[in-house]
Amino acid sequence: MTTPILGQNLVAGEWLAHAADFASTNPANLAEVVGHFPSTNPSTVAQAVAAARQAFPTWRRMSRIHRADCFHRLGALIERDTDALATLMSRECGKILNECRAEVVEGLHMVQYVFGTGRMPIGDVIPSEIAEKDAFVRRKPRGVVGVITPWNFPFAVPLWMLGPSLLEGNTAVFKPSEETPAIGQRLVELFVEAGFPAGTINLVHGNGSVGEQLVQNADVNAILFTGSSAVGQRIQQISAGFTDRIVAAEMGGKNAVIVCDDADMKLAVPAAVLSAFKTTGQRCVSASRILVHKSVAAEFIQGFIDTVHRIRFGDPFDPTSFAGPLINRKAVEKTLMYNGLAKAESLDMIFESREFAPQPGCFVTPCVYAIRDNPNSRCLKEEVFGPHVAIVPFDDDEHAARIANATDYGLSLAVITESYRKMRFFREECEYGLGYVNLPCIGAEVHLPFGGVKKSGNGHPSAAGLVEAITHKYAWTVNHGTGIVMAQGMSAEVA
Ligand code: UN1
Repeated sequence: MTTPILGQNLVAGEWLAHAADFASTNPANLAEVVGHFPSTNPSTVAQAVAAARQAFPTWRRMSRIHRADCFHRLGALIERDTDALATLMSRECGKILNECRAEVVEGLHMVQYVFGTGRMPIGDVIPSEIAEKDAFVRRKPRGVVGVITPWNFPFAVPLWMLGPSLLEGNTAVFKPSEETPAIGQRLVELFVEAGFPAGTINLVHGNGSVGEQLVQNADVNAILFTGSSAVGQRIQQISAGFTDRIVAAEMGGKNAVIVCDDADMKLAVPAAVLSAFKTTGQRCVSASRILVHKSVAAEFIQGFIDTVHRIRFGDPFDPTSFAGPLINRKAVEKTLMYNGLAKAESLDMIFESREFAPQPGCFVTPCVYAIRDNPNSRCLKEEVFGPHVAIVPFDDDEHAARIANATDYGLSLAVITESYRKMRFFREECEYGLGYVNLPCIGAEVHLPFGGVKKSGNGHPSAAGLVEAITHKYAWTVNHGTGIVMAQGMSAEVA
């Protein structure tokens, strides 16, 4: 067994040793401790914000291209350490090794995107009504950003946020999930090794109460958050008290795959299985509702059952595993609770989920059930975050769109069809931020905006869309004439 990691915070470039308050354990084997971590006290959180504030003026004045160069070095370190990062991630969050590797690559892609963006235009030149005036729209960093991230993407999601934020000249205080502090700390160590100056990135470990300290700090100009809807709403409520605060929050989903009457089953079945069960259903973009046209329901369900029979849930390090455990015992209980609700409401319980334990872990098998459309059913509208899937037959495309939208969330959607008319209908009528055709509803790439509508969030706290949240736009107008001429026909006479 590997020696447990000693958790430390990073403040103003100094690694601080604190007494350990909590342990990070392996969800595939709860007896294995990955590391011991401090729960950061309020004064250290305040020091971390102050350190970011102090580092801000020098960092923002640096050339954008030189800031981007730091990301070039970071990318090389991620490539050097890909295997070790994937292994650590797998031990700490239980995702299968191949997915952890893909996540490291996704983080690397963000770093490459940011590096390239350093040499791309930022701002616009806009015509003025007055010929002698040049008008520009430029951007400035907001200042100190607080980055609060989840355990299910403990490497890529922090990079989605930290990458663009630091490139544009902000400094950051990062609080990784208390479920995955080791991989969060390892990421920060790589930032330090890449030469990011002291104070540009600070690390505070701990649970929601540490996040709350960060959000309560008036000197934090933007909060970038991915996690549950309840926590996101709390962050938005607290932040409403700070006029100058921006919150960009991405907060889960109740996503659907729509299998139309003309669907190619060779696409529909794997798209549905990947959407539902990759990462054990623990992506915010995972689908827990498969809507199937009644005329193809029997054929689809047969193909789906055959495939679910073949996929294995098990040891994340076993290359034959399709998916690993849930993150913790609480997640097991929550999933089993929703499975119980489904059992009571379903027409047919196709796969009854059960716990299993290759080790003392958090393993459950998939739950798959057929159920009639019912807007009041909790298991059809609430996020489960586990391998729990409802198959809902629909009568026509209008009915499918109504079911898809009958939830408070609106994050991702997949449509399986051969018809451009159907595809367009769902594109226009459904509520979502990430739409896919003849694909699973998971697997977004970093250079596209990522985020949703309704309870799924706002502000696109990641990737290409983030620039809006972490900079403020300003207009800058210069007169090249020898006199003053005002727009809108206003007289410039002063005497
Ligand atoms: C998440 O589920 O929290 O689109 C992020 C995807 C991944 C990111 C998921 N690229 O599936």
